Amino acid sequence: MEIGLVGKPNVGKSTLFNALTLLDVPMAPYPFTTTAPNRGVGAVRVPCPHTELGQPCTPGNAACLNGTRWVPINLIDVPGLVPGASEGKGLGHEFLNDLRPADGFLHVVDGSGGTTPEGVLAPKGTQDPAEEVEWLEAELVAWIHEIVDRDFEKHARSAETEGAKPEEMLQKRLAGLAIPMAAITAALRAADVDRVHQSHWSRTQREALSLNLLRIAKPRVVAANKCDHSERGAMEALAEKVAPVPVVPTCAESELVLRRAARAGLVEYVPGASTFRVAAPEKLSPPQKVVLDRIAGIVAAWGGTGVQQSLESLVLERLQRVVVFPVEDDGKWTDTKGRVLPDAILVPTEATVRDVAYRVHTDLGENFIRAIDGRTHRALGATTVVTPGAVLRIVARK
Ligand SMILES: Nc1nc2c(ncn2[C@@H]2O[C@H](COP(=O)(O)OP(=O)(O)OP(=O)(O)O)[C@@H](O)[C@H]2O)c(=O)[nH]1
Ligand SMILES: [Mg+2]
Repeated sequence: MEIGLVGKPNVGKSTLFNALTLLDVPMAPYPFTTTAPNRGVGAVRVPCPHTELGQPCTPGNAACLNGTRWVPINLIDVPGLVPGASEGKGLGHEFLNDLRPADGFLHVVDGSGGTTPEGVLAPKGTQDPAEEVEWLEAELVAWIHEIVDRDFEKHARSAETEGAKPEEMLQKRLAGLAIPMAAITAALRAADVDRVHQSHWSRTQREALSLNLLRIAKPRVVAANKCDHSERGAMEALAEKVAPVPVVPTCAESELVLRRAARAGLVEYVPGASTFRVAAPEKLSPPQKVVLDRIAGIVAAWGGTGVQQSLESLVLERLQRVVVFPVEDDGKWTDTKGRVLPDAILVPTEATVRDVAYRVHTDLGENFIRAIDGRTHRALGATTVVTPGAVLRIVARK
């Protein structure tokens, strides 16, 4: 699973990225601070089944904190996009290609309406963040359209000669873009194009197809950042304008301060929580106290900073991923080394237990016999769809 952080310059993408990953990459209040993509790892939270077992888990690929498992998600923070980016404006085109493997986009906007399309600071409320959502979508569509259109006639004609279906031709064209076949089929259906003669598709039809591909295959959530300079009414108006894309108000700056202060032992704060507690008031300098007082006001007003929620809204709700726990022993929920619930893996809601087997190891998928549900100890056939939080033992031919 890979998530791309996109948006115009200076809206707080890197701050959000740093908060989610707690890495230190340069941030500053001017456009194009980021000139090359940053990669890091964030996480989404799910309940850990170890609480049912009554003994602690030994997670291998994620942390577990008070019964909550943090499941890793790859994040990529790219330089700011400006109108015309798909034609090479701003830092342009090349890093759009860095977004190819992204399964979805967290679109960071300045929710306070205080940044121009070029990323220059402006008085708050003078810019409409809904417009940002609109033109950024147009840029992403133009990017996909350009890929579809490269030597289109030539490819379409040779596909026709070979008797290849339009979905097969598109799959080849879109290789590396993390677009599943089901999404290509759905986009073709929605675009209402000639299914036999691809070479007859007009430019307008190809553009409509690219829009469908983007909307179906690359779900987005808007992180309406700088909510500390905005208000609830403005956020609700934004959500109404950009629906059905969900909007989550965020204050990336506060989240970053809280995570850093927690790491330094100054506050007790679990990312995503709606409150925090100053752990060591005597250690705070007067400026630190001012900052934390301000943040206390922000999290009280918004029910938290929204940062963790924005990622979870995208991964768990929009991308509909669930987490399952493969084990070797369905009684003890351990692997061969005796580690309890070592792995937590993200799969699509519609994944079958055999898909899980493939994810653990290709051999397990190919030699799959059955899965055993760790709670009921019943056998599950290959096509059984997983349940969220399932503990599964995979039985395969040796
Ligand atoms: N008030 C406020 N300022 C924020 C918030 N998040 C980020 N900022 C500030 O916004 C400015 C830009 O932040 P960056 O994270 O560098 O923005 P960016 O979108 O990565 O910018 P580019 O890399 O230039 O595209 C910095 O001064 C941040 O401190 C927030 O939640 N509230
Ligand atoms: Mg940046």
